[in-house]
Amino acid sequence: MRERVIGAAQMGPIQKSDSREVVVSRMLSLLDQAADQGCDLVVYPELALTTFFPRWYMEDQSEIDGWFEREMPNAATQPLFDRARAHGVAISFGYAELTPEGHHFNASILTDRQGHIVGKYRKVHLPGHVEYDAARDFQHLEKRYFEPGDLGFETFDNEGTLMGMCICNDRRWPETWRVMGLQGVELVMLGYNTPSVNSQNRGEGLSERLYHSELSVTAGAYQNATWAVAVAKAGLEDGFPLMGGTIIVDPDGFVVARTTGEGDELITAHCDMDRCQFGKTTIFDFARHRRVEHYGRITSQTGVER
Ligand code: CDV
Repeated sequence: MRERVIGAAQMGPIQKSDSREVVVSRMLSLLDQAADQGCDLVVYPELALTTFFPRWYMEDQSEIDGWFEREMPNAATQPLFDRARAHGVAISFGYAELTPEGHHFNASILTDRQGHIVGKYRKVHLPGHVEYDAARDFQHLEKRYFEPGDLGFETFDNEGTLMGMCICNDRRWPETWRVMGLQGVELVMLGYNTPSVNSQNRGEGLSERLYHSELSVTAGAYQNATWAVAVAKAGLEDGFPLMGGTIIVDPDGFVVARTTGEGDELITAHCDMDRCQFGKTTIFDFARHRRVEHYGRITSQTGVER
């Protein structure tokens, strides 16, 4: 048995006017709760330090860069790293990363229990659009503000557990999960900011959105025999609703813990990493069962071709 006690730290809305310091104080409170409940790992949402700024159309690059972090940790987030180290709790959270070379990524990091960054991921599947789109009920400008991630889907041996990350829209793509599954991943962590309604289809509301999220995460976990933690930033943010639906999923694809609201809320689960082995050595024993001679299209084409 290799048990980890995992906390999924859902965060309620962050308003445009909220400072990083205010947000980090909320993250610290969730971290303290997690430590009290015996967690050794806490996962926070995508873009955990700010409002979901890609809903706003901006042209001024200095205004845009104001939403990004130039280093991690930095003055605002250092208390989070310090508290995590004091508690002996590993953490993972998302933020907008501006590199020294001037690249912009939607990123997430993973630490060990001593507060050292041991893994980084940059979002690959960026949804949305580049220019203002008047046909939408609201904007989703990730393709304007971020470059596609350049790190792939790496996995990291963190304290004896093979961990991987992805971010929000990535969870809907089976390729994301399989690339990590092919490295033997045991725990996939992801955060998301998912609007409760579809900006291009008013008929698609909260229940459909929650279902598609859960379907994607449970399928990814089951088909790759891995634990998964999917963590929302939720609630009414700058007047726009984001869904909750934070879940922890076992390697058989069953939800073992879920949030009930749309505010700051911690859920926890005792997760035995050895439970991944059954699926990995039977129905999803990739070495025995995969037929790569039929999978060429997966990497040789993007769109549909007849
Ligand atoms: N932040 C996201 O990637 N959001 C997308 C929305 C646009 C659908 C998501 O997949 O949840």
